[in-house]
Formats: sequence, C-alpha cells, structure tokens
Amino acid sequence: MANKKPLVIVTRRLPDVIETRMMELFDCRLNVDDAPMSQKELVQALQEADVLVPTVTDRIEAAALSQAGPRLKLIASFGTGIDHIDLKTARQRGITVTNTPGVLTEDTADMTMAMMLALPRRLSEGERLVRAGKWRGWGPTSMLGHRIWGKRLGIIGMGRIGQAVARRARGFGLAVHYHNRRRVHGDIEAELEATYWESLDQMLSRMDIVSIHCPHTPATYHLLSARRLRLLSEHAYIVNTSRGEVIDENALARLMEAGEIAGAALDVFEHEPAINPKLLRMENVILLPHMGSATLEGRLAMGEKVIINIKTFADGHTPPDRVLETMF
Ligand code: 8YV
Repeated sequence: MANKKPLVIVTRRLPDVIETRMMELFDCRLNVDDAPMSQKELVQALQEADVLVPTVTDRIEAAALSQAGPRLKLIASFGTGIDHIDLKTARQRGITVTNTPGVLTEDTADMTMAMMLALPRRLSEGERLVRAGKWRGWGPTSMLGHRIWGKRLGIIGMGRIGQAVARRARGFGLAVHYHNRRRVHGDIEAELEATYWESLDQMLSRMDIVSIHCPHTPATYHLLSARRLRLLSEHAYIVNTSRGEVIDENALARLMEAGEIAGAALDVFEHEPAINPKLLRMENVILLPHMGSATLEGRLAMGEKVIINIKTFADGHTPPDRVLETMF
C-alpha cells in the first residue's frame, strides 16, 4: 500500500473539509447521499476497499468480515465506540482497526451533564407543556422537580468520559461515586473527590443519579439487567450516553411504568433508531437521537484522526489509534 494511493471507502457523509482532504490524499469513494449502507453494500465495500471508514451505523460482524477482500487491511472507524466491529475476526484476518478516542470526551461529557440537569428539573416536560399551548402561568407548586446540588452521582465506567463528567458534576455540587473494573489512580480519585465502589450492586442501591460511561462489550451487555435496575431507589434517575445495549431497555421501561425508577435520560438505545414504545409515552424520560458527541468541532477532530490513522498506516507505520481486543 506504500506506493500508491489506497482505495478508501467511506460509509457515511463526513464534514466537507474532511472529505475534501481525504480526496486529496487517497483514492476515495464517498457516500454523497449519506444513506446507511445495507449489509450487502457493506460486504461489497469490504470486498473492494483497501481501507474502510465505517461509523456506528455499520455492523461489521464475523459474517461480513469473513467475506472481506484480500486488499482490505485497515478499518479506520469514525467514532470511539468499537462494538460494531468484530475485533477478533478482524485480527484473525490481519485487518488493523482504529478508532477516534479523546476528541469527543468533552462534548459527550457536556451532553451528559445537560441531560443530568434536564431530567430532575423536567426541562423537556416543561418545554412540551409550553409548546402544546397548555401553560396557564406560574404557580408555586407547578412543574416541581428535584434539586441536583447535594445529590449522589454514581458513574459506571471511569474512563476519559466518566472522569470528564465527574469534573463537571463537582461544579454542580454532586458527590461523585464510581464503579470501574479497576480503581483509578489515587491522584485522580483525590482530584475528583470520587468514592470507589467495588460492588456495582451496592453502589446502585445508594445513588440518586446513575450515569453510564463504560463501553459496550460482551461483559457489559445488559450490565444494568432487570435485577440490577431493581436495586435502584424509586427516586433515582438514569442517564445513558454510552451504548443502549448496556441497559436492558425492556426492563427499564417496565420498571419506569411501575414507578420504580424516577426517570431516564437516554441518548442511545438498545435497538436504535427504534425506541421502546413504552418509553415514548412517558413524560419523565428524555429521549435524544444519539447526539452526545454531535458538535461540528468534534466531528472535524474525529475526521482528522481518521485521516491520520489512514495516512500513518499507508506509510507503513502503526496508526496512533490502533484498537486491540485486550483494551476492552
Ligand atoms: C459517534 C459514538 O457519533 O464515538 C462514538 O462511540 O457513540 C458517537 O459519539 C458515533 O459513534 C460515530 O460513529
């Protein structure tokens, strides 16, 4: 690949400047319509490309990867989450996989914080009321929510985004608690004044707000199972900007219907873009279209990372954001 431009197939539209730069550097096939590829189209792309640039909307599983052509050597994913790619099969077929970590941390943490503030204070509900023309004026007991300051926040997954959320949460007077596979360094714990819970179950039963920041892996699939969701207090709120699959969405909807959980703010869904119809009917739920990292600045930085990964690889070096199965 070192001597000629690699054929790079991009599965979705990327910001203009990124596409322009890609076309200068590589032999590029873009998706001008931005329609998500069917599985058949995806397999065809895998058969033809030297480099595939997919996103979260492409399922690159073993069945598809096993049909990849001999030229395919790199999958440079546009995004941080990597659960849409079967890393084991990619490794077995000698395909390098990269992602775009770090550059969407702050945006995702901002969005999480916005959701965390909006949910107990009933922002979406209030706006729906006004827009529906049903607001009859201020009242001392109308639209009462719950105070955020002084509450306990339980962060599941204390990686980059979890820590960025913790930093913000402290500014809003939340006490930070967390569960992680590994306890984070003492200096970070001290800076964030964060309390570590080795037992997720024990943490869940004591939190006012729970926010999910772990990746979706086989180990975290339905980490918030029906049993664990039942450990939450009926006053607790759940925020999810990670991956829908980490929560048993059906169980969540059932428990919310029964009034056993106070509310949920969800930016990601188990079967997105499909959403559990029960959730759609509830007022105490904020539903967003997977927009946690959707800033222009973030998308440009992600695109730059994709370009650097491809260029480095094409020049014969290890790309900076290489993903290994052992990382998860
Ligand atoms: C991206 C995300 O927008 O990066 C991720 O893992 O979930 C999103 O913020 C999307 O994945 C891009 O492919």
